[in-house]
Amino acid sequence: MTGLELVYLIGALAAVALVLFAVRRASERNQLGDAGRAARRRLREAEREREDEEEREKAKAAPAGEVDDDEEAEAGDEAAAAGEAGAPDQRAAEAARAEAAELRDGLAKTRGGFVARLGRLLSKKKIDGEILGELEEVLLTADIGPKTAEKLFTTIQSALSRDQLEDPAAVWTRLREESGRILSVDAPAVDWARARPFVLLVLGVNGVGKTTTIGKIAAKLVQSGKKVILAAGDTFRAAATEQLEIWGQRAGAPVVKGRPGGDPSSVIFDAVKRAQAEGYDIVIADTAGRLHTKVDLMEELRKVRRVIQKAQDGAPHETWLVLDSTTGQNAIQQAKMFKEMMEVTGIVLTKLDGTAKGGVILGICDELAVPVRFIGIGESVDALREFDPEAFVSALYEGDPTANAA
Ligand SMILES: Nc1nc2c(ncn2[C@@H]2O[C@H](COP(=O)(O)OP(=O)(O)OP(=O)(O)O)[C@@H](O)[C@H]2O)c(=O)[nH]1
Ligand SMILES: [Mg+2]
Repeated sequence: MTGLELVYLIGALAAVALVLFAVRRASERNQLGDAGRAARRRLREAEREREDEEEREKAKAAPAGEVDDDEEAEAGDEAAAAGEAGAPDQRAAEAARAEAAELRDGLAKTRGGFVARLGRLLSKKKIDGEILGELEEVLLTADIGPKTAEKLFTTIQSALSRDQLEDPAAVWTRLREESGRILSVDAPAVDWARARPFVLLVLGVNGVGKTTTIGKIAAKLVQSGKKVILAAGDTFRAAATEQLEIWGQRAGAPVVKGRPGGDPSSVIFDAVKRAQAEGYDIVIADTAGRLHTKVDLMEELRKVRRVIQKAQDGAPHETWLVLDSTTGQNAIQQAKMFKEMMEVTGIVLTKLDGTAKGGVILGICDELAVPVRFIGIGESVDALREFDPEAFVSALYEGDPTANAA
């Protein structure tokens, strides 16, 4: 190799090395650029996440309905109006849920009685003749009353096919449906505005809960905007007027009273007259649950009715009999006795919270064909429910014993 060739070779090698160096620098710059972009992207993402997190925290901390100033401008009146309309709906749904829960609690003892026994029988995979016989027995020994119990059983038997009768779920469903049908006594809702004053006469033997029920009903009516006056028609018992006065004060309704031992008819007559003169919407008349004899009581109550009619044409507009569910089938007997002696247009069944004998309501509805208007599920002023057969059946037969059949 000549000296010149050597110089060319060195020069060529140097040029290649230079190109390689340049290429490597360029590649490094590129890699750095990629890394930088990736780092910048990660930073932006982290920033966005942090912002989102802050938004979430703000939303959590803000009371319901409160919105950010900017968002408020964007959302405008539409969302605000929707919020206002949604809140009462939600409140109504919550109130309905709370009422259903209270009714379920109130019926816990009855549910734990004959309903639980039925449930145990129907928690089998298949029903045979023996179980069916036991089911009939449970119904007959429940406080439904033998007549209604037998009717319930034979209706289920005849309505279901042989296969269905072996299926616990079919029997349970039918039992619920039939109970609902018995409880749905056909009667229009009470129209409190039908007359002015509207006169409600309340009857029942002693201790069933007449005065307490009157207090609770008065409170409900006053709350709904009615002007209510009470008549202390139980002049037989010295403390009766006092007790009604306490309820009247609680409810916001004045009480017309007579002298102890005085004529109950004249007290109620005075109350109707005062209601007419002073523009009251509703008069609710309390009566004695006991006199010297049963005949005396019935005579007295019939006289009360006649005198009310004299005070106002067409009155009393409703006559309700209060029955104590803890007395079981005795309540059915009382109802029959009263109904024979005078017109009864509605029933109030009290003390369902304190008894396993709540099945009596089936017998009452079935045998008397008088609508149950209210049920008492406690002693407090709000422990009175307008009777709703569907809600009652749901609360009574809560749960499905056939779901885990073994
Ligand atoms: N647990 C429970 N107790 C009730 C209910 N309704 C009434 N009571 C109670 O039953 C008792 C008798 O109630 P009253 O309202 O005095 O009965 P009454 O029919 O007016 O009785 P007399 O005036 O003696 O004829 C009271 O202690 C009430 O608190 C109810 O639904 N549940
Ligand atoms: Mg009383």
